[in-house]
Amino acid sequence: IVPFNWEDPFDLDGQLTEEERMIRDTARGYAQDRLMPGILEANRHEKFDREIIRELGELGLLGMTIPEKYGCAGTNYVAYGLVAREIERVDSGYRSAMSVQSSLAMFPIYAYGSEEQRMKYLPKMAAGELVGCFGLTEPDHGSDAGGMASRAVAVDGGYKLTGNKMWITNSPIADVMVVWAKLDGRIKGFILERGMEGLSTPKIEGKFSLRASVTGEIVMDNVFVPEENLLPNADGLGGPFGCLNRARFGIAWGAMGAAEYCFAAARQYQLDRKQFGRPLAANQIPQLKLAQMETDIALGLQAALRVGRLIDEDRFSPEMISLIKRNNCGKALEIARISRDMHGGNGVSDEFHVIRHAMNLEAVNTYEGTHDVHALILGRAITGIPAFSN
Ligand code: TGC
Ligand code: FAD
Repeated sequence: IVPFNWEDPFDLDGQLTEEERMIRDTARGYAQDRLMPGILEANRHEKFDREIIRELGELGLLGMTIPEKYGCAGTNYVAYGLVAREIERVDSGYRSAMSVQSSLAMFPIYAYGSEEQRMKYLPKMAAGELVGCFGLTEPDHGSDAGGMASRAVAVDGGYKLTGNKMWITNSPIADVMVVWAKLDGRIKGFILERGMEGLSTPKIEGKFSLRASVTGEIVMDNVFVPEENLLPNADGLGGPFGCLNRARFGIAWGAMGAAEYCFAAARQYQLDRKQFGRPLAANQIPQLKLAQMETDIALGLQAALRVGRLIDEDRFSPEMISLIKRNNCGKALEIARISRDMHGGNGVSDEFHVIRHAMNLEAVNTYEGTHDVHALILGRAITGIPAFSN
């Protein structure tokens, strides 16, 4: 029998390799020392400092699962998950910027790109010199990504792209945009670059979630994209979804980082604050809430670790990732809302950070497949009947 450690109830630490712990500690140090001190102002004033991408690059935390040959760290997926957890412990917006760059902009170039495309873009993206984004969602096609209206038409020397992408993380600051559009009815991936004629990326204003992350549109008005910018090895919806598997996995870890922050904050607040002559933590209702948070986080992290090990052994199915993305985001959102409540009036002040996490997790629960869409993906796998369409 060993003493119970509320901060690591299942000894997750002991299930990691020395290298994984080292990478986790690097990310934790950076997140706490560099990101945490500025998050309140960044969130209040909707500021994203592009320098953060460069710093993440310097630490080797961008596209970290891609081989070293392309200027990346060549780590496993468990390490990637651990980094997402540490960054999102501070803010989901920073994890968003990191995971879009890594899984949604660099990964498709690595997985579906030509050797020339890999050598041209990946080292600079790994260093944070070039910022990337991923354009799948459109104003009229979100969950039903396959219904997209964006079109590519073959012309002399390349393609002309027309269409609108909506809710695109990093688009207003991106140098490189991986955009999905239909060519002769098949979904294809294209690498667009800032400065191409007919291309613009207006910022979306008035966002009350992920305010420290910049979100925008990608507007394409007959944009000429040269032949060499078509991703040669992506064909059909499996292209974008192959990337989303990786990003959703990272989100499942990241959401737990935000939940751990909210849990620890609720625990401390309940121990420190006295009402009716004793600490709030002495009451049964808060203890029940803390026990539930502890349980959900312990199970969520353990499941994420298991799926990470399976990805690293190449023995995963996308449904496993739907299961942990859905569970961990839903549970994290619930934990953040309850933690906010347990802080009383102070809980609505951004100085206590939990309202910010709750607001962020609303978007995290929606993007990369909503909570309900992942239930339908699982429902289809369980019953064999797709419920979202005919
Ligand atoms: P369906 O019939 O299921 O599949 C069509 C083709 O795609 C393949 N596929 C997958 N391949 C690999 N991994 C997966 N997870 C895959 N899911 C599907 C499938 O094998 C098939 O291939 P093929 O060769 O037979 O054509 O397609 P459907 O249209 O019925 O899909 C329905 C549904 C609901 C499952 C799907 O469309 C879905 O997941 N929708 C959610 C949309 C979504 O996740 N959007 C994400 C946008 S990016 C984003 O939010 C970034 S936020 C990042 C941040 O800031 O951190
Ligand atoms: P809809 O698909 O219209 O869904 C609305 C509601 O209906 C949801 O509750 C959904 O669960 C439900 N619903 C939909 N279909 C069904 C069904 N068949 N049965 C039952 N219920 C259903 N996209 C990108 O491509 N790149 C990005 O970088 C990116 N970043 C984002 C950043 C932020 C801050 C946000 C908010 C979104 C981002 N997205 C991005 C878009 C995101 O992936 C979509 O918002 C998400 O996939 C949902 O699509 P939608 O908003 O069109 O909602």
